[in-house]
Amino acid sequence: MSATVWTIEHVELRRIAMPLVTPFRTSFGSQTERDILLVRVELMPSGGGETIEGWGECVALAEPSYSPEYVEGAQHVVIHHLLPRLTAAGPIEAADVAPTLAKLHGHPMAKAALEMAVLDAQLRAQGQSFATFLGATRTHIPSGVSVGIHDTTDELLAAVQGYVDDGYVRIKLKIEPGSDIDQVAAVRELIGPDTPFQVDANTAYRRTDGTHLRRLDEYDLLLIEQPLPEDDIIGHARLADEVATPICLDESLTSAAGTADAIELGACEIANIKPGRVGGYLEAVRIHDLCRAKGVPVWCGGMLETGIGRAANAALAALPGFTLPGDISASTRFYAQDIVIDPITVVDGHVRVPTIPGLGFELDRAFLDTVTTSRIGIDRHGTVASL
Ligand code: OSB
Ligand code: MG
Repeated sequence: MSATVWTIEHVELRRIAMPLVTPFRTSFGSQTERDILLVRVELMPSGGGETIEGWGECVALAEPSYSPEYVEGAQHVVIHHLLPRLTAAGPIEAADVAPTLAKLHGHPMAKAALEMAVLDAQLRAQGQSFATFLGATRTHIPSGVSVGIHDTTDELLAAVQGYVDDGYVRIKLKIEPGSDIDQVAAVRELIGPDTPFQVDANTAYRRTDGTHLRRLDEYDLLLIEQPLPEDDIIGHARLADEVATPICLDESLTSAAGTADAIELGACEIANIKPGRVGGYLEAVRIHDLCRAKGVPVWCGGMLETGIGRAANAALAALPGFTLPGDISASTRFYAQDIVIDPITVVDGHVRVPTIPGLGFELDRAFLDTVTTSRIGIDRHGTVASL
């Protein structure tokens, strides 16, 4: 029998610098490199024995542009607020992480990274894959790609053609007011009527843009993702009445309870589930379950994760309610080299769901060291040391 609870013996916070193969522009800004926080935990089984390691990836970006979190703040809150609570709670399992941290407001991405690391270690200790733990029903999942905003339509079409050639089964285009209609029209023309196609506005529109956004209806899009600011739930509900294309929420959904409300209000016809945005994979599963019960289709979003986060996302997206292709593209879509040994690849438009114990990756430790920019160690007494 394996132990069911563990003590956190040691934590390492590692920052890595990962250049992007091509700049990624959204309506909130352009990124050329990522500064990523990784969390490594060492857990001791409560009955004694060998410690076991687990890794999590924090999806916070460098700036608070997608949500209020940013990588430096995430590292601070982990060290000074989250970890002290977690270690004070005594022996835990992954399901205890979120409830233990619930009294601390916000910081879902920082909390999710901690939960991931504990979950990875726990699953490794139990010899179980994340897909099995979740009750995943598929061995392969369809792969969609998120295409950034481009300065010219020619550049955009060249990029989209490249992704079509790579085999992606669904194109998502980032949009903002100005070039939106023309670029959607040009991409639809390029990919033809049968390729699944959707857009993501990252809050770039206003309530008064209903008439404008209705012009997208003729391009047969799967959905319009997050057209309005994240707190404008009523605005999204009104837009859902005005526009035939389904309205999908991303930034607005930060919990299962809030998602249930958005659905009831008619603001969320489709849900983008991102584990980091909702405080972890276990809350993500609750949102999946609730959407499935309500008949709301869901898909798995992405945050330009490395092979750690993408492996876990692939397992999550293998749950039965994920009926639309997710933003789970090949590692090479963003990175020339990944920090894992078996980076995600796309074959015939699909990604294989990992089956190895843990969240589903093995690190390339030599390469990881070459991209590491800082390491901080925290022992079980809370002593912080630069490594
Ligand atoms: O809105 O979905 C988004 C990346 C960073 C921040 C926000 C978003 C994105 C993406 C997904 O579009 C990109 C990916 O990870 O494949
Ligand atoms: Mg989005």
